Amino acid sequence: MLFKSFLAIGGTFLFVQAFSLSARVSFKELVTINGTEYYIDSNGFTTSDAKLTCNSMNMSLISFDEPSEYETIQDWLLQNNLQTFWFWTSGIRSVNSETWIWGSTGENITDFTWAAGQPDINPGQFDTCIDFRANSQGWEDDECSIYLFGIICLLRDYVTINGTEYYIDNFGVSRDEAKADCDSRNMTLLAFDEPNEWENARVWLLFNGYDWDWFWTSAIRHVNSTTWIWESTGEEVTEFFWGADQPDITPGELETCLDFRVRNGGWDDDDCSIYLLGFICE
Ligand SMILES: [Ca+2]
Ligand SMILES: [Ca+2]
Ligand SMILES: [Ca+2]
Repeated sequence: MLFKSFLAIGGTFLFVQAFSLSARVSFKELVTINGTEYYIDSNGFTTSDAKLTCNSMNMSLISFDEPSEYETIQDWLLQNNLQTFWFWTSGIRSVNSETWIWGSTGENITDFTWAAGQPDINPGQFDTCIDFRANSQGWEDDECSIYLFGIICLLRDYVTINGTEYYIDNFGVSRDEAKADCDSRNMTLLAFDEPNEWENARVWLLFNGYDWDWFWTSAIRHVNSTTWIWESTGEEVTEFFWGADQPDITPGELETCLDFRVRNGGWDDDDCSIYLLGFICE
């Protein structure tokens, strides 16, 4: 299946983009800047660890919804001699898209504060994450998987689709992690169990640039059964919106979790344990 990332990624190559002896060695504190509480940690994180670390504190990786928020953070980092540290933001795009999204909020990025000469990578290439350091005077696009950068977390945001609040996370995690993450928010993995819920979510995800992302749902079946259950409610799934040629797995095989990608036209049955996908909580 295209574009799904496998759990076992061997030999990931990681290095730190910049290191300066003149900077502070590291910084790790909960701080209040302009009335908002942030957790700032200058140690090196992968993008997925950056997300998970913020989530574990019930916070989310930073999004600069207004240019002034970037300026406020930049000024604070400069004043606190943290200007040489690189930090991830939640800004991402799909490889084949020029649309940037704040992954933490699901909002399209409309106001950019790129550093000089940035972004320097074109669609089809892999610089799909936004990071920055205060003394670069703006953002950069970089490959998500090869750098270890610091994190800035803040209280997370949620989206409302057709009157229902959802948390949408398109960083790849195992299904167990997805379920645990929803639990930690007092939410559950998405069940398309309301009239038009699939269609409303599908249109929203498409409109907001999530159409290439795979998401776990709450639906599961037993290995030897063709009956699907919304695990979050215990209710049987009665209406299906399978993608082309799905479900393609027969009873006795292990594709017992239901996920989907808008680009594939609908739902898919997959092995619960081998993929790292996004997820939606409700
Ligand atoms: Ca770049
Ligand atoms: Ca639902
Ligand atoms: Ca399948």
